[in-house]
Amino acid sequence: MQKHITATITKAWWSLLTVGLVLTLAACGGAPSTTGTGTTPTAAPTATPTANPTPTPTPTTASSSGNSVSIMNFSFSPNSLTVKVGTKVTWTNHDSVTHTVTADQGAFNSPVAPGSSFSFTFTKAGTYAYHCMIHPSMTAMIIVQ
Ligand SMILES: [Cu+2]
Repeated sequence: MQKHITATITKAWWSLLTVGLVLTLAACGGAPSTTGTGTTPTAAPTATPTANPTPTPTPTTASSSGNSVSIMNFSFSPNSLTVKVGTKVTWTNHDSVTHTVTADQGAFNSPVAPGSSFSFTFTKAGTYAYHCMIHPSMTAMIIVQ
């Protein structure tokens, strides 16, 4: 009698172990094999994503989203400015010489004396490349969206 109970307990333990093993296997992606226990082991959704989606916003080099451009050390800063339609952009000359803000396609053209500024409101979307007529190496652009 004592022996029989021990055997039953042992059997029960083995059943538990088997179920545990099946569950472990199922969790690891193996096919769940029902070993006569009647209950189908529900595989825990432990699927590991193969690729980690890393949302890295690509920084657009040398561009800004403000509405002002500084003319300093014979260059426009930022070199590329992105604005919305209807934005008034202001150029301020921080150099000790006069520069011009001249659109390549003629949308705007104005001399900017030292210490003063020039403003232009962009009413149409597009890319406006501009330069300084006095110093042709000074080039920049305004992107209107
Ligand atoms: Cu200039």
